[in-house]
This record gives sequence, C-alpha cells and structure tokens, in this order.
Amino acid sequence: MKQIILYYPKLTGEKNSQPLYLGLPLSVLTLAAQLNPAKYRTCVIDGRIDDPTAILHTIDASCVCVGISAITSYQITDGICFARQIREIDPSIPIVWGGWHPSLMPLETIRSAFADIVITGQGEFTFVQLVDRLAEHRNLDDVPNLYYKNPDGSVCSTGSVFLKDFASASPVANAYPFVDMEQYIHPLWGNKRVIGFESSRGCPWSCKFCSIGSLYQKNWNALSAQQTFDGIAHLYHAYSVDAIHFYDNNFFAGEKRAQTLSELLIRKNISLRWDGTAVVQQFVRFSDAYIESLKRSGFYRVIVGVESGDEDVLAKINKQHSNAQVLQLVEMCRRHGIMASLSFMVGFPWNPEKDFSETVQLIEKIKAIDPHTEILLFIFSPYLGTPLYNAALNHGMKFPDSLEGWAGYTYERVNTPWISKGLLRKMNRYISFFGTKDMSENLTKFFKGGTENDKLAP
Ligand code: B12
Ligand code: SF4
Repeated sequence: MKQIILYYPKLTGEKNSQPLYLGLPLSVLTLAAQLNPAKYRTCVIDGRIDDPTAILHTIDASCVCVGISAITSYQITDGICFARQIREIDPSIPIVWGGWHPSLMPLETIRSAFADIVITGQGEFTFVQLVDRLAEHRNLDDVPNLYYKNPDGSVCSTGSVFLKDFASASPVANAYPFVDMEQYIHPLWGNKRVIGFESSRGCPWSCKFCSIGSLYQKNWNALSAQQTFDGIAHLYHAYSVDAIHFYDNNFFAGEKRAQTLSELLIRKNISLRWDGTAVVQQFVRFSDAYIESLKRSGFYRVIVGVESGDEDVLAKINKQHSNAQVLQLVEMCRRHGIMASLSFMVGFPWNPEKDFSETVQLIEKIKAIDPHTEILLFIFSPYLGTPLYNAALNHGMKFPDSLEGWAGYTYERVNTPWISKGLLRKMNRYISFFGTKDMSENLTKFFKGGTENDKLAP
C-alpha cells in the first residue's frame, strides 16, 4: 500500500506548548480524512507532540508524497527542518506545502529548495486529486490551485483559490484515529475537557488586516446544523469532552444555523458548553430570546475581534462597529452571564500613540462594565496578502521575500518601523501589568506569545 505522510509543524520553538497551542491539528487531519484507507496508509505527525524519527525510519519507495502545513510563524522553520530530513532520506519524494502561509505566498514558497508543490486554499478536494496523480505518475496540470516545479525548475500554476462547499467533504472524524485524541483535550476557560472543531469556513466581512477575508474574498460556507451536531455529539460520546471550542472564523455568520444547532443539542440531551466567534455589529442585534436559547444549549463564551478603541483606525481597517456598540455588547454579555473574549491590536501605522491611548481607554470602560471580560491585546503585525500589508510597505516596513526569510517573521518579533522604542515600552508595560493582574495564567502566557515574559520586546 502507498504511504502518505502529513506533518503539522511546531508552532513555537519552546519545548512544552501551553494548552492553547496544542489544539487539534485540523489543517492536516481534514486532509487525512479524505484519503481512501484501502489505497493509502496515512501517517499524521504532529511536531508539537511526536518524535518523527520512528516514522522517518519507515519511509520507503511506497511514499507518494509528504505534506507540510504552515501558518506564517515558527511552523515554517520547523517545516523546513522536517523537509530537510525527508530530502536526506530520499530526495525524489515530492514535498507538498499547504495552509495559510503557502496559500498567501505561493511563489515565495515554491521557490524554496524544500518545496516541490504548493496547494493554495482548501486542501480537502485538491490534495486527494494530487495524491492520485502522483501515485499514478500522471500529469498535474488538471489539478486546480497548484504551483509546481517542472524538471527544468520552471514553475507552473493551475488556477486561483476558490472556496468550495466543505460540507461535501468526508467528516474530519474519519481521521481522529490517526492521532492520540487525549493529547488535544485540555482544561480551558473553566471547562475540564475542551476540544476544537471547525464548523464553517471563510467570512462575509473584509477587515483589511485579516488573511481570511483576503484569501476567501468574503465567501463563507458551513456544515449544516445537523452535520455540526453529529460532529460534536461524536466528540461528546467517544471522547467525553465537556466543551467545544469552534475554530470558525465567524461562527455566527449563520445565525439560524446556530439556533438549529442549539435546539438539536437540547433535544438530544447533549450536555456540552460551546463558544464561537461573532462580529460586534452582528451580536448587538441579537435579541434576548435568541441569546437565552443559545445559552440553554451550553453557549457560554463569545469571541470577538474589537481590534481598536480608535474609531479612525476602525474605519481604516474596515471594522464596521463603533465603541458604543462594543460597550453595548459587553453589557449584553454581563446581563446574560456570557463570557466576552475580546481581542485588540495596538500599533497600527497611522497614529500609533493615539490608537494605543484610545484603545486603553476603551478597555478601561469595558472593565468597568464587566471586570470578568477576557481581553487579549497584541501588537499589530501586518500579514502578507492583506490590504494592510501594502499600507505597511508604504510606511517603510521591510518584508522577507523567501520561505526561509518568512520563517523568522513571527508575530512577537515583528519590528514595525512606525512604533518608537518609547511607545513599545509603554505598550509592553501595559500588556504585562494588565496581563498579570486580570488574566488566568494560561491566558497571560498566550497574551505574551509563549512562556517568556518579555517576548514582545524587540
Ligand atoms: C486554531 C488557530 C490557532 C491556534 C493554533 C492551531 C492549533 N491547531 O492549535 C492558536 C490559538 C495557537 C493560534 C495562534 C496564532 N494564530 Co491562529 N488560527 C487558528 C484558526 C482559528 C484555526 C486553524 C484551523 O485549524 N483551521 C481549520 C483548518 C481545517 O483549516 P486550515 O488550517 O486553513 O487548513 C485548510 C487549508 O489551509 C489547507 N491546508 C492546511 N495545511 C495544509 C497542508 C497541506 C500539505 C495541504 C495540501 C493543504 C493544507 O487545507 C485545509 C483544509 O481545507 C485559524 C483561522 C482558520 N479558521 O483557519 C487562525 C489563523 C491560522 N491564525 C493566524 C494567526 C495570525 C495566529 C497568531 C499569529 C495570532 C496571534 N497574534 O497570536 C498566532 C500564532 C501562533 C504562533 N506561535 O506562531 C492566522 C494566520 C495568518 C497567516 N498568514 O498565516 C489565521 C488564518 C487567523 C486570521 N484571522 O488571519 N492560531
Ligand atoms: S470579521 Fe473576523 S474573520 Fe471576518 S474578515 Fe474581519 S477579522 Fe477576518
């Protein structure tokens, strides 16, 4: 039988990852779930947990390809390290890169000596086609969304990214047996056994800093309420989880779907807590009755990107809410006993002193309404492929131009030239004061991007 290896690289260079950094590697599990087990022997290696050595010893001529996933982060560094080991074992095994970074920077990625093929966008459909072609030594030119090298080193591309209805793909649960699920179940946010699940993809909004809007161009699609229910009921019964953390970019883009899901959970007696992402201007329109019905089914936490307290910045980044709506959302959550988890970024390129000061003022107002609100605060780092990437270029930012160069671009090391040393110190002081005072240990560490307290410093 032919062998396929899928590698999910480490997210940080640290030895032990904290629970939030140890979520289910859905990026590669969804691919594994699509491969026909009668044809392929699939190995999923999670660099955060597994020692790849044992599997590397099993690689032989039956290996069709190695797939590596990466977001713009340390994952590139670790992915290259893994690819180097594969090259040493057998340089003829095709190395395929996919995920957010290769999708946004396909040309830089394919130029690397450690990449033979790049798949852009969703992998469920294209990876299966690619693997079949490679296994049968056939041409790749009818597989969409690929970049690949010809024998003479020239690069071919086969079409642009699309968002296909992933409800038609095989359920990710098919791939749970490939990993030790216990490793991905954690105590978080007051729950004992939380696990991640993806029920929708894309987003109908287009915030100018966001990779999702840039890649999927305002498209959104989702599993049906029944499919979502089946997926999480399986996790409840088979793995005894007590909470689901939806990885969706915008869970509440489908309001009706959320309601049907909550009705199913109640009717079928699935006693789980669950959280999801929403945008401010949408959440404030929710009626009390709607929120209460979700709450009865276990909804306990809403995750919202507020981003800035400076309304000039909100307009520039195309966040279509006001500070008044943010405070209204916090008040609604307080009233309904829902935990609001709000994330912010400071240090946008236009007037960073002002955006920092107005963001701090808004956070103080939020804390006055509900001191239990979770606040995550990051220093803005421009991401490739987004409109703010160009704004950053115009403000003097220098970016890498190769896969190896991007490996060093981790959000805690970004040096945005428009932030003075004095302002950076002020931001870090606020982040660490605030972090230690109001947040749980895990969130404080997450907030700081790892376990070292001063990681955000240049
Ligand atoms: C969960 C998550 C995390 C988790 C880590 C992941 C985990 N498993 O534990 C945590 C919380 C740690 C995290 C942290 C961060 N994250 Co994050 N995260 C996500 C999130 C919400 C879900 C990822 C996921 O599993 N999706 C579900 C899978 C199925 O989708 P997928 O990964 O896109 O995979 C599909 C395709 O990309 C492709 N594919 C993926 N891999 C491969 C490999 C091959 C070989 C092939 C062929 C195809 C392929 O096929 C898959 C199926 O279609 C995404 C948003 C999103 N919805 O994707 C952001 C996202 C990936 N994160 C992002 C960012 C920016 C960050 C942070 C920098 C945020 C911050 N400031 O702290 C940090 C970085 C951490 C670090 N140390 O570097 C960005 C990445 C942008 C980029 N340019 O890479 C995203 C897209 C969010 C956004 N709004 O822009 N994150
Ligand atoms: S609402 Fe969230 S997921 Fe959607 S484009 Fe804006 S930041 Fe991205």
